Amino acid sequence: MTDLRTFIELVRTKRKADVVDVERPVSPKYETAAIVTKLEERGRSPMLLFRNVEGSEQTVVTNVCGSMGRLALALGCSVGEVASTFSSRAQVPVAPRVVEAGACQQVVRRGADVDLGILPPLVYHLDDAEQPYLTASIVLARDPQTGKTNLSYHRMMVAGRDRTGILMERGKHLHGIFEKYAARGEDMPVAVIIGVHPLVSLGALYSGAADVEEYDVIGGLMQQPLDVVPCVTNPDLYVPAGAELVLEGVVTHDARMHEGPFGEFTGYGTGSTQTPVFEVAAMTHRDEFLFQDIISGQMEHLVLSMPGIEHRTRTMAASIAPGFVNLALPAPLTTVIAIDKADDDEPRRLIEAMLRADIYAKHVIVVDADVEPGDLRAVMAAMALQTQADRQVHVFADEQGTPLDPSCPGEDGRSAKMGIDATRSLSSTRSVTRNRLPQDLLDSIDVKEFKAKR
Ligand SMILES: Cc1cc2nc3c(=O)[nH]c(=O)nc-3n(C[C@H](O)[C@H](O)[C@H](O)COP(=O)(O)O)c2cc1C
Ligand SMILES: [Mn+2]
Repeated sequence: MTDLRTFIELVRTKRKADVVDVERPVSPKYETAAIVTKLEERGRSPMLLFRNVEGSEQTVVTNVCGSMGRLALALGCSVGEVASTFSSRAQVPVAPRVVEAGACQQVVRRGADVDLGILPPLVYHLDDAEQPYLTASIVLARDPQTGKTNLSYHRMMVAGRDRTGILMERGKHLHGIFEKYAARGEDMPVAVIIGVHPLVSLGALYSGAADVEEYDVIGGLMQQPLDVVPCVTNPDLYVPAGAELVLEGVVTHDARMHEGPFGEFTGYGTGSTQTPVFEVAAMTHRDEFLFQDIISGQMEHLVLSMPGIEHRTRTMAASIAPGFVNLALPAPLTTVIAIDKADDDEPRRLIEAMLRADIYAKHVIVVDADVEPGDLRAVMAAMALQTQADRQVHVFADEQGTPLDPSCPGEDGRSAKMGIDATRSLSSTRSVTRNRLPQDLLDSIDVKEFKAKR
């Protein structure tokens, strides 16, 4: 079984130091976030099971995917192989298998029995809205034109027994699907799954063409079919049989509510906005379900997104720049790409395509193949020593970015973007040489000969 419980057990056996069980009472307001923040300050990022969160019965499981080591365990590879394993498996689709019954429907609550108030009312930051949020919420919807299932994470603000706000960023597939339903005056049927195996999480964060069936990507990552069952209120939508909790319903095409503020992955909150409304028609779950959570703005939020974003960026960069070598994502909204360029215009073409293709690509820096893109000193040095700013800094006004960027002027996410070409000119007529020494001479020197006197 590929579910959250089997993964927790796997971590207990293979990476004991990665699991912390917290039996003492913990407040849902700020305290789980404070514990994770404090541990991360000390360089620790364990998975935590809070058994006694005040105000609810459920065990809260947080930070499941908060380390590369655990992602590697889920994929069955080494830490260094996570990106390449994700990429290669994501490209070998495996369709899900529909099964008769799923543990996710052991308890079925419909209509008046739906109550989001039974869930742990988690609040993360001082300036966040008072209402609790669902953060490990994966939203599943079917594109009405292609029929393909899309899965993606969306923050949801609980706003009553059977209602939440839902943030769908412009430029993401779910927003596009929502617009298609709304254009016909229809509500968008969705299922929200909470409490899943890390490979389901990673598959939901796969980011490719809109017409990819993302359930098949999850199967690819698992190298076996994912067991799914039809929703109890909607035979067209399937949910992982082993999920802990499922919310079924619609995002209505016309209603809006005040949502936020909410401290985001950037480390900032950007006030409250109007978002569409998710109306919950049914809530199904395991008998004693685990409530999965992601502490917003902490390690897991970033680590979990990494393989999907890297895969997307790598695939795209390689298709535009044949000499693509490597990339790094060292800060929010920032991509550094190393290429072995064939002509002096190639970095600009790459920059423009990358900035246009991804709302989260705001700054793109291109360096030569001999610069390690994750080494920020080397990147800054390349910018200082290879860039002539009047020709090699490319600024684009009014592109689609994200309103979660605190510098973004408006709620529509329109934003300036920038690319810096920090590659050496191929056409320079100046005689520029890199400091060198004869290699055989270097090889002949034995440093042991030059001991200092003690
Ligand atoms: C923990 C977490 C929370 C996220 N919250 C949101 C959100 O509230 N709204 C949003 O549009 N994207 C959010 N994302 C990003 C999308 O889930 C992600 O970009 C996804 O890959 C988009 O899928 P798509 O390529 O099918 O559009 C979140 C990602 C993570 C890891
Ligand atoms: Mn998608």
